[in-house]
Amino acid sequence: MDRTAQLTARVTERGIAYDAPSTASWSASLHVRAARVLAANWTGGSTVPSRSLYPHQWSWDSAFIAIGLRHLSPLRAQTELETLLAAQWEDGRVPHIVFSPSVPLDAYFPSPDFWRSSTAGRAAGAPRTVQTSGIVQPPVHALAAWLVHRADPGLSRARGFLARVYPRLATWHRYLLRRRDLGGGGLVSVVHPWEQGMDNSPCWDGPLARITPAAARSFRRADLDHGAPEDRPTDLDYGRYVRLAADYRDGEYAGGGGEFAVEDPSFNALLIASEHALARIAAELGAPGAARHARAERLTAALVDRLWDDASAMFLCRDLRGGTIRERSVSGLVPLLLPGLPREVAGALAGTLRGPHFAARTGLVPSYDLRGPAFEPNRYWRGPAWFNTAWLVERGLRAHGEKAAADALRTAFLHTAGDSGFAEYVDPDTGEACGAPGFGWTAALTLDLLHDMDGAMETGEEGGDRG
Ligand code: 9WN
Repeated sequence: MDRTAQLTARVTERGIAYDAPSTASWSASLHVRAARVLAANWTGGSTVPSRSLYPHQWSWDSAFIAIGLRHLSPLRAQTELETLLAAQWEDGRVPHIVFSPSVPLDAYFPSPDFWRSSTAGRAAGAPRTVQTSGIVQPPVHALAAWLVHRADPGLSRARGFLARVYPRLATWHRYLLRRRDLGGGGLVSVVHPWEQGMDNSPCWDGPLARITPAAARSFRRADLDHGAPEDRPTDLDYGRYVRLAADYRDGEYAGGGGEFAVEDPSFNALLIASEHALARIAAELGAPGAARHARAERLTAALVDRLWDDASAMFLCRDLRGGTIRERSVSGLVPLLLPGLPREVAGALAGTLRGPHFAARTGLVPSYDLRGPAFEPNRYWRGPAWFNTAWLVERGLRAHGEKAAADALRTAFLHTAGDSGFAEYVDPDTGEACGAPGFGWTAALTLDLLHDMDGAMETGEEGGDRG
């Protein structure tokens, strides 16, 4: 634990109070420690989320990691995204894991021999030279590519970075918009909890209850070799994850009309932010981007229309088989990222963040309703605070002019990330570290908040280049 950081946090009656990270030496020490994590997790072409628990390349992790890496090495940040996109399938999907051939099969489950991408994914155009999973993760990549470009436009132009990634990003979005609008209302659906990224969120308890779990003896969890069982999903959850993934694989990764299909606010908001970023990338390359901005605005309208819930003052998930899921999760706050949200919606989200369901003592944002029946402070996405979602909410508060709230969240983020040893996630009230230490996106987004104080994300149409 960083002693300097420790001395700047005090427990008060209302929660944990932090001194502003004002001293240059405090910031410099945090920068050095975060950079060390990213150096230790770098494999030469990409960054693993964690050397122990997640020893391969993950899709949305790499996008967040690139956003931080751009402050250390724009070249490494570009390479991170290029490596991921090189594993794209011909149908446009960007797989959620790109496996490293040098890692033993039993180091992570499900391993390449479970997914069998080169055979089961052949019809969908899985790559031949690298093994991947067959599901996807949230599309943060175009947003990351744009921010990486902006960090060093000269290097980016010299390497033709945007020209190379643009066609792949455009095909990726096309895959989601054309093949994953399973509800027919314009929004994208996820077909597995791992796709949405918040694997064991209580939001999935309802839809997952319909799934017959795979037999416990048919697979061996590797995560429990590295993580405490009480911080991880349960065996019953895993049985259902395995059943869903195996069924999808056995159908050659086609369609997606299986038993699990959910429209999720965070996944769709990230697509919208990335669609705006893609419009900017197109404009930078001399192509028109206006149609993309317009599509992003239509998606924003669909998001509000289909997933906004006035009574909860936040977005809720929609189970295509069972209707609105009433659980409150941080996913329903992530759309604050979009500057194009109606003003009253943004205001209501900011209010919800200050209210009893999400105002945690650390000042971070819990992954799930503090008052919800399924809340558990340590168990993965059922309560702990995560740093990628805190970063998204911080950027959103800033975009909507909530400067004091954004500053407070940023301060809480930087202190807790440093104090926890860049933990994967923390108890939202005590800040106690959970999951893997030295976690990639925690370190990367620490760097971003240290260096990009004004959060010029350009996740909406206003104020940016228009195509
Ligand atoms: C399954 C890598 C990933 C994150 C996810 C997080 C966790 C994997 C797992 O780790 O999921 O994809 O094995 O639990 O839930 O968001 O991308 O960091």
